[in-house]
Amino acid sequence: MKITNVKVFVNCPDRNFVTVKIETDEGLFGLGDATLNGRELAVVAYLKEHIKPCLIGKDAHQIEDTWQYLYKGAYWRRGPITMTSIAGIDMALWDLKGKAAGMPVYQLLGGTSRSKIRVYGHANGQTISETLENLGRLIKEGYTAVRLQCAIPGLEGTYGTLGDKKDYLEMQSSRPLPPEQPWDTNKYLNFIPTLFKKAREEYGEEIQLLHDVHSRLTPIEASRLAKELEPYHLLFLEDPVPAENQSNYKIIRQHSTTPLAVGEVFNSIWDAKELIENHSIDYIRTAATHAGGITGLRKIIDFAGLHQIRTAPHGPPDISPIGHAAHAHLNIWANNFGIQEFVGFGGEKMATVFTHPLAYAEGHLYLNDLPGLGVSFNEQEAEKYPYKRSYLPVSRLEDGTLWDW
Ligand code: CS2
Ligand code: MG
Repeated sequence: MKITNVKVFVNCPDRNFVTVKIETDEGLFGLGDATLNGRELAVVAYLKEHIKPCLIGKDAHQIEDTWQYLYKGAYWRRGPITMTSIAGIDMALWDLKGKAAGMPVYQLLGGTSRSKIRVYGHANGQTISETLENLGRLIKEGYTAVRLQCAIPGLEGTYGTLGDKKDYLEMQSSRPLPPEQPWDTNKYLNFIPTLFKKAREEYGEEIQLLHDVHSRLTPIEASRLAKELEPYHLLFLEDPVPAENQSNYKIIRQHSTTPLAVGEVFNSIWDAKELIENHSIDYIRTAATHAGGITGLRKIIDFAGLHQIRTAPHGPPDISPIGHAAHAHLNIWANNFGIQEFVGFGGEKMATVFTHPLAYAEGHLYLNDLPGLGVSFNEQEAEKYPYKRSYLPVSRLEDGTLWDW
């Protein structure tokens, strides 16, 4: 099965998505997700200018060798642009192999370890009572784990909250340039424990709760937060500090038993190596779309499994249905799967462009048994929604200092 063409699409059915389509001389094609929020066109150029010419005429069954060729062979290894581009190709090749075999990708990985995929949802709000109302709604919808984010009084546009936007999709279209948001660590640290205290008072112990710090604290500040949240028994505290210094997570560990999760910005197993080896974390959140696809993430999953670390793949709205499907196949296969982040299936426009193999019921995702990844992409519909430049916000302190996101 020879590769005859590599097509790259960039469309905005409410969100920008980069989609890779690999065509073959046998008439089969495969689809991959190469979406990198806010840097989409850099990935498009990498795929079109630097990867496509090298793959025409190659054997589409050679997934591992193609991965190594694009990783080691480029000399310039790793980094988000490279690893997202590799991810798009890698997913498309797994999709193709599954279609050629007449099997879903999870069968090629080794079959299933479970029948359904547990997810956590997002409850956010401008006030504690609004956040807790949303938590109550999700519990009614069957969620057994929910992430809580609440606007910090005095900090407009706190991470994870929507402000005056109705959903994550509307938020995306409102950012043709990076908006600036204020940050104040003291206000944040003084406020968050109250949110969790009230959540426990109102909803008891059964619902599992999570929180995303988005890498804005120092190790000792994060230790204070992790310690103060201990009575509320989080499933995990996400990204308490930036992870360039992997050893910083050891400091938090020494102070608290709150489980820790990190990894959505990681691009390879090397970003997670020390964290995993030292058991400084409990959950690894790296996404297939940003870390070399199924081949890249599978290496991380297996390495984490050796150290009793479970997976909690990043599941934001800025990964396409193809990327979410790739996670579903890995989640249903991996023995050390933990939990999947899930924020819904997107809006109406997305549904006309992509169909996906997933269904939600009672706090879980179910994956059907279509061959390959099980996603379809409607090129004609996608063409109706051209790319729109869009950015994530930046954070600044009151005096203007640029802060971690
Ligand atoms: C987040 C994301 O889902 C998460 O945990 O941290 O919202 C993240 O900010 C975006 O996906 C960045 O593109
Ligand atoms: Mg996060």
